[in-house]
Amino acid sequence: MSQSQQSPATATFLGVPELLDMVFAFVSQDTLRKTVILVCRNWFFLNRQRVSRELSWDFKWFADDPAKALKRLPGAGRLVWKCDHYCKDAWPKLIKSLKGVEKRRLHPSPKWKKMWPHGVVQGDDNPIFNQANNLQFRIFSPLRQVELFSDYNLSDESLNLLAFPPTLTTLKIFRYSFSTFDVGRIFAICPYLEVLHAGSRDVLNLQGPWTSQELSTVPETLPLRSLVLDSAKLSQSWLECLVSRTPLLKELKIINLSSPSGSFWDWSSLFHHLRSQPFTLNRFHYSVHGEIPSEDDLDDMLYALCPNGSERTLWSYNLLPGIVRSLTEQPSVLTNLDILRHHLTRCHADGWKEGEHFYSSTPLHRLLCESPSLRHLKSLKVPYLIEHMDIHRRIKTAYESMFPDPDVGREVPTFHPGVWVCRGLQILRIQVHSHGGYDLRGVENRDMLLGFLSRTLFSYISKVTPQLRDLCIEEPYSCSVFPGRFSYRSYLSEHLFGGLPLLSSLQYLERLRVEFEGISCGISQLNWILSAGRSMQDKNNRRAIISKWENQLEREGQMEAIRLQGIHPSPLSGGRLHDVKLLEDLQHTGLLREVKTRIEAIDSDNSQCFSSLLKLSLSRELERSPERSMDSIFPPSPAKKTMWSLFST
Ligand SMILES: *[C@@H]1O[C@H](CO)[C@@H](O)[C@H](O)[C@H]1NC(C)=O
Ligand SMILES: *[C@@H]1O[C@H](CO)[C@@H](O)[C@H](O)[C@H]1NC(C)=O
Ligand SMILES: CC(=O)N[C@H]1CO[C@H](CO)[C@@H](O)[C@@H]1O
Repeated sequence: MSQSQQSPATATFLGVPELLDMVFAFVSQDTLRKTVILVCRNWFFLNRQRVSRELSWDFKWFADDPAKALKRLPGAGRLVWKCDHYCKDAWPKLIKSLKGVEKRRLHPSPKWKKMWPHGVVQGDDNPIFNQANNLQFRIFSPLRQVELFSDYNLSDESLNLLAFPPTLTTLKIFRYSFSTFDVGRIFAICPYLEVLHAGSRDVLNLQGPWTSQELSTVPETLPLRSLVLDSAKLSQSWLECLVSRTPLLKELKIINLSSPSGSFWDWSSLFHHLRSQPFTLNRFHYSVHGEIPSEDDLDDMLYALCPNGSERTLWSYNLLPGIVRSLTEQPSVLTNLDILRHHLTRCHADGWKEGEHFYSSTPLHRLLCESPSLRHLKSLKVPYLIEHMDIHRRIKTAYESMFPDPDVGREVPTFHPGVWVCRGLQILRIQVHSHGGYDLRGVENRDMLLGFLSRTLFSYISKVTPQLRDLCIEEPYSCSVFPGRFSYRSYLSEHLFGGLPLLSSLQYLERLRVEFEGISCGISQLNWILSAGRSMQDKNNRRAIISKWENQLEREGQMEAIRLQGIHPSPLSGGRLHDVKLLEDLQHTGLLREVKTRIEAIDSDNSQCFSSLLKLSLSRELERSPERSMDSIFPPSPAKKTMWSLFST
């Protein structure tokens, strides 16, 4: 903007750094990073302390060399590192880089002191950072957040020697394997730690009481606000000792606990201990591995410590009638509901099986559709059956047309699909199941049936929860409703007929993650997500694909006729049935026709498609910018497809 174009009012306003500073305080990180700091030198310097850079790396990004990525570690405010298979070489590099950052913090070169006079100095001797003019325009902040996902290849020994800087405020560690974690050391070296989440898919053995460090090196009071331990093995006395040093604690979740041999957990004494502490918890969860508490105890665990809490975490098998009632009747507004589910739970008819204990998915479904207290839900994490979303029973009709004779000896449940009441939902993390099925192995029209499931899900979410900011859809590792048969789950299709384009009407969506099993389609079936993927060539490719749907659309029409002849066996579930507009929107849910219309709209010249999307992941990898995410699925040049691609699919 040139000087002469500015009106006097804006010119003065833009010239007052204090005012600008106040304005920038309300601007989101992303806008600051992507727009504001690029405007001019002044705006850059005004915001340099405010924006923070993130470094993320996933072993699946085989085209991105970890060593090269780590050159950006000095000065990054947040590090997210994910390594499971084939990471033998990546961990040592990270370990070394963290050490390097810490060393430079302690012994900064004079140049760095000049660059970063107030904050914690972090430098790098590598040539990229040595170009002084570059340096000045880099965003540097102390490392405050670290998230690590790891398997065996990070040994316990290395894990417990990682050089975390004292500036750390958030540490999240999730391991896929058995691990022993020295928590006492973390508190000793990171005195500003506010958030600690640690978990394992197996067991996370927390050394206690104060581990390798002397108790005296751990501060008397810790600024910890959030402590989440998942599948940890620890003793009650250790935890009690810890929380008596955390007067600011707001969130305490101890999920699937186990105790070291010779000790056990006792709910009522823990309860009294927590009750006697100065803090008031907003979020609380407590569950012990292998114990199913009585309904009274459960009620206590849910409400006694934070009666007015707006956030609840519980296991899906804990949704007993009394608990469902209490969730419905609780006086406070429920904003976050987190339903936990074991990653290896077995599937059956309309629910799941935990050990010898069967439970149904229906109480949760009814809660979501009928409970007025869930109307204000902002965040929901659930396992859920797509059949509950089949409001026009198109999936059911399709199954029945394909399998006229019911499977002998198999229970086929009756579902009561319905519409959720939580229409203002902003965060949804859903693990989708389909249990109404038949054995689809070798069935000729398998794709057609799976298309119905996939489209029903995407259509339902896009219509029922239009306010979503953050959506993550995952599938269980395995899910078979046939006794004795192991089957990999996969109901979702990334092909156009799977209906992913329906999600593009979510105009506020910033993060999208769909864990497709593998991507086998061509690029034009997915790159409509990016504006660069709407070239003439891509549009033509899509048009060609849609033109082959002719027969299927015709079959669909016939099936609709059959469906409309049938009398609905049971009514829809839910309190949303008076919402005529919504029901109208949902009219074509599951139909290929709806997808066709949507794709045509996306490819028309002035369509809005994912206008707010910042992060994307369509395979099981960390989210990154939509462009880079697409590049990692479809590497731009064939040369980049290395040996790794053989392993990663
Ligand atoms: C919870 O809410 C009820 C009624 O709204 C109120 O009487 C009570 O004091 C609150 N309890 C706490 C711990 O805030
Ligand atoms: C719970 O912890 C046990 C070990 O104590 C572990 O085997 C199991 O996988 C954990 N369950 C979940 C759901 O994480
Ligand atoms: C040290 C260690 O556990 N290395 C493992 C790293 O991961 C590969 C692939 O999964 C294993 O083969 C190694 O044993």
